[in-house]
Amino acid sequence: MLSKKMEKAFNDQIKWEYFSAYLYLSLSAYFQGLGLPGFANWMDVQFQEEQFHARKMFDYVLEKGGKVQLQGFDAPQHTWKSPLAAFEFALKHEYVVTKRINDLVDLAQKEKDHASAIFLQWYVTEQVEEEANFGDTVNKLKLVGDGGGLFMLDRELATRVFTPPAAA
Ligand code: OFO
Repeated sequence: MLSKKMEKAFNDQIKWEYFSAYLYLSLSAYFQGLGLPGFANWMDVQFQEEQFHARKMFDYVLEKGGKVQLQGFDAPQHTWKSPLAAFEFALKHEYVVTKRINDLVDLAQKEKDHASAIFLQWYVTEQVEEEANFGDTVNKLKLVGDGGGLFMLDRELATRVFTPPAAA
């Protein structure tokens, strides 16, 4: 079973993961509007990843006999001043998510909830990848500027596909 504190913290994080999904879908629309379908594809894959993160936590709460209570959230931002500003915004968002996951691990340890602490390790590792992925594109965008390199990067980002993590 889950303590009430853990249950609430997991429900809050499920909301954040779905909000992340919504934010990346908004970013996908933004890039599509700019005529950058590869960037839009990349964000669409991220949208799917975030839904996976949310659903994995949702299933865990239920498996532990807890209650899932879905929450609403505000509309995500829908416009940015440039592709670089958009990716920097997303990277900052991921830093906040990493902090939230770390706080969840701290809480699990405080509650002596070893199962949840182990479950959350997957998210700890996933956040390393999330920050690296966004950070990598931020760096590339800084290098290419606004010129033709943007279209080359668009072609690269078009190749990203969503692969559901196996036995996650
Ligand atoms: Fe779920 O990692 Fe991004 O937000």
